[in-house]
Amino acid sequence: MGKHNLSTKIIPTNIDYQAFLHDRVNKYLEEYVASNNKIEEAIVYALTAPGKRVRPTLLYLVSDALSLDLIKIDSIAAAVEIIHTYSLVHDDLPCMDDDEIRRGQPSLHIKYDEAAAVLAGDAMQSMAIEMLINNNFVDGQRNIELVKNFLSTIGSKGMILGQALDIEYESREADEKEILMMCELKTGLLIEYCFHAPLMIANEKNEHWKRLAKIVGISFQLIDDLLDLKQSSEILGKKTQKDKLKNKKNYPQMFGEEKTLSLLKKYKSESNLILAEMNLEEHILCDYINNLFKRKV
Ligand code: GRG
Repeated sequence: MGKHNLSTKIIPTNIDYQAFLHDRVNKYLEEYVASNNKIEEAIVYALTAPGKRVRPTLLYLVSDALSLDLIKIDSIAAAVEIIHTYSLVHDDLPCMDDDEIRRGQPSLHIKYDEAAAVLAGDAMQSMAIEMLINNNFVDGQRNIELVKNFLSTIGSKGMILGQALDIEYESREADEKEILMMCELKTGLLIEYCFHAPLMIANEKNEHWKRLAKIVGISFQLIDDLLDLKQSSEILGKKTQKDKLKNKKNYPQMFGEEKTLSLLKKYKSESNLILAEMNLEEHILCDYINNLFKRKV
C-alpha cells in the first residue's frame, strides 16, 4: 500500500469538486506510474498531458451518488483513464487517424516515435488491468466481475470493434443505426463502464442508471463530432475538421448539425428526467452531466 489511501465518503460540495476529483486521480496516477525506462517515460508523457479527466470524474460522481467510499474507485478511475489515454495514443498513429497534436501537445509518436507509441499503448493496457486486479478495496469475486466487464468493454466486441467500424465506414455506406452503434462501441462503452463499475460494487440494479449511462456515452461522441466540425484546433488542442477530410461517417457529417442537436436535446432532457426520477437533481452528478451536454472543449 502506498501513500494513497485516502478514504472519502462524501465529496465536499463547498469546493470545486472537479478540481478535487482531478487532483485525486492525478495523485493516484503519479504514485503508481513511474518512468523507469523510455516506454514508461512515454506513458507518463501521455498521462500527464492536460486531459479533461471526464471518465474518472464520472466514476467518482456516480460512486458518490451511490454512497460508496471513493477509495474503492481510485484504481478503477486510474485504469479507465489509462485505457482512454492508450486509445488516444493509438488513434493518433499514422495508420489510424494520423494526428500530430493531442491534448495541446505533440502526439506521442511525434514526441517519441511510432514504435514507442505502439509499445506504450500496449503496456498501458496491461498496466490498467494490473491496477484493477490489485484493487484490495473490493471483495475478490466482485472484483473479478469488474475486471471481466472491463475487458469486454475495451476488447474486440467493444471499443476495438467501434474503432474498426469507424475505419470500415470510410469506404462503405452505413445507416443511422450503424453510426449510433459505432459511437456507442468506440466511445460510449468506456463511459458506460464508469457507471456500471460503481453500480456493480453497490449491487444497484435500477435500470434507470443503465439508460443514463448509455445516453451520456453516445452523447459524448456526438458532441465530440460536432466540436470537430465547429471548434478551432487551438481551443480543442487537436486537429479539427479531420472527419470531413477523411470521409469519416460521423453523425453530424451524415445527418446534419440540426438533426444532431435535436437528438442531443432529446438525450439531455431524458437524462434530466432520469436524474429527477432517482432524486439526484441536486447532486453534483446532475450538474456535471448537464455541463457535459454544454461543453465547448
Ligand atoms: C488497438 C491499434 C489500436 C487502436 C485502438 C481503441 C482505439 C484505438 C481507439 C478508440 C476510439 C477513440 C479514440 C475514441 C475516442 C473518443 C473520444 C471522444 C475521445 C476524446 O475524449 P476526451 O474529450 O479527451 O475525453 P481528453 O483528452 O480530454 O481526455
